[in-house]
Amino acid sequence: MGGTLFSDAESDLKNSKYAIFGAPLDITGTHRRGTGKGPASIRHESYTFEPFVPDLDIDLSDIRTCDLGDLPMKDPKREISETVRMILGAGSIPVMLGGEHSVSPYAVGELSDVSVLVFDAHLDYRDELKGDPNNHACATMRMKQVLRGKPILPVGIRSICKSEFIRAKNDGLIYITADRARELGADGLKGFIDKNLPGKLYISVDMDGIDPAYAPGVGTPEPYGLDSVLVRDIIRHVAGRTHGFDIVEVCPPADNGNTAALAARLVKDFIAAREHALK
Ligand SMILES: [Mn+2]
Repeated sequence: MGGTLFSDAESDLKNSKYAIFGAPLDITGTHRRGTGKGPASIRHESYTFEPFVPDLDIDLSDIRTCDLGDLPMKDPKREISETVRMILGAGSIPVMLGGEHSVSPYAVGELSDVSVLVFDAHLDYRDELKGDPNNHACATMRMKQVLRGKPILPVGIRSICKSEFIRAKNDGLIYITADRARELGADGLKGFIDKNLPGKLYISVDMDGIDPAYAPGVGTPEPYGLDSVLVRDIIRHVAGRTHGFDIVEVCPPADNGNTAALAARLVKDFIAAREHALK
């Protein structure tokens, strides 16, 4: 099995409720490289799952979804923003497969009136790294800047440099560490998110937010992370009010396939949960 399209994504954009596309950017990775192969690996692994999601009673083969393929990444900002604009214009929900985390701000910038929920090990709150403001270590900072005052909430954090720590404190940036997420549990975390991020959402899943035991194939693994089921449950909880989704940093050269499979499954769970919530 496997194919060039994400499974159950054979509709065309005009008729789709969800539009998947790949943004295989891989230029600023700071440790393991290879996230550019992420979208192809996620698509391949998407064929391992049944289209039917029994606990939500949703058959994904009934949900009109398209896969627009990979963008060339010659001009990532322009390509991603134009693609997201086109998808939103068609009345569809963008689902982006990375690629490194730098791709997320370009998509977020096209959605109006959204708050952002991020799963990540890293705060990504640098203003630049190695002279590059679009380095993947600056993703949260760049998303915050395109949000025009709407909140962004990183969850799963356990890697922060001293200057990010101070800047976050000065800016009043709220974030949930992986340890705090464990203390809160699923219900506590759902309540916190509903209170701090009301209204329309965009979800950005950096796979390294999840523990390397579940997601070892990432560019910059960080121990003591989130449980994959917790991340699934949070995504399911907020899917009904989510208007854009991305999943980034899968690094196939470091993966036995399970990280890409988890990423594919989270995409399917997002779509199924959103349809379930809107039924
Ligand atoms: Mn990260």
